[in-house]
Amino acid sequence: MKLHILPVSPNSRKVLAVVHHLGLKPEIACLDFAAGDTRTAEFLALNPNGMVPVLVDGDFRLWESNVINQYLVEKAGGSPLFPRDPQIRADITRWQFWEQAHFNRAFGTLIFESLIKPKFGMGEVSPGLVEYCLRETSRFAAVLEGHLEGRSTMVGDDVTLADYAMICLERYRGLTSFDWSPFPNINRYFDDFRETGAWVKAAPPQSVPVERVLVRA
Ligand SMILES: N[C@@H](CCC(=O)N[C@@H](CS)C(=O)NCC(=O)O)C(=O)O
Repeated sequence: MKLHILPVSPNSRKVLAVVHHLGLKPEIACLDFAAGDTRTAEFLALNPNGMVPVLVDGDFRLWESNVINQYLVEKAGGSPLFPRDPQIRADITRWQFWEQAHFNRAFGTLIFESLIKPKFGMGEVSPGLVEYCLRETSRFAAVLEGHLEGRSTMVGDDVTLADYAMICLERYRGLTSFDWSPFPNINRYFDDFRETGAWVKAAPPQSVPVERVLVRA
């Protein structure tokens, strides 16, 4: 198997961490966004969206980080990260969908609009969009805050793929104007999970500034 990533991409880190957690050893292709590696005809043939991560397993090409993680669990022969019980699976998948569709879409767009765009001269910041993202992040953070009351993991008592989805944008917590102080359960959960072995091992190189990442909603 070959996993294509950008070293500073949160969705790549989400998959790389699961690779480490499962002890898998795919070949890792570290692409260079600035050099245009994700816009070559060769890469677009793997993923027409021009985005990472992408997993190639023989003739099979898979993009979308959360489903790559489900596939990796199957390739590993199963794992408590994604147990076979249908209700537990559905619960984990629910949070993976929610992470992409709502929570990290709101927060990720806020990061892109208020942090990355001005930093790299990628066009004018839209105050209306920033305002909308702040509202949406607040709306969905309230849902997560309530869910994490008395819990240390998203589903059941063990770490699952749902946790690797939720942690994805944690490192940007202090870098936007969003106020996380009304969300003590989320802060506790992020503070704990960001120290776990596989997540730490999947961190981008220290030399890369935290803003040097593209998250596009
Ligand atoms: N829903 C996709 C999102 C992938 C994504 O946003 N990838 C970013 C890096 S985290 C990317 O490749 N951006 C490059 C671009 O937008 O051109 C997933 O979960 O894999």
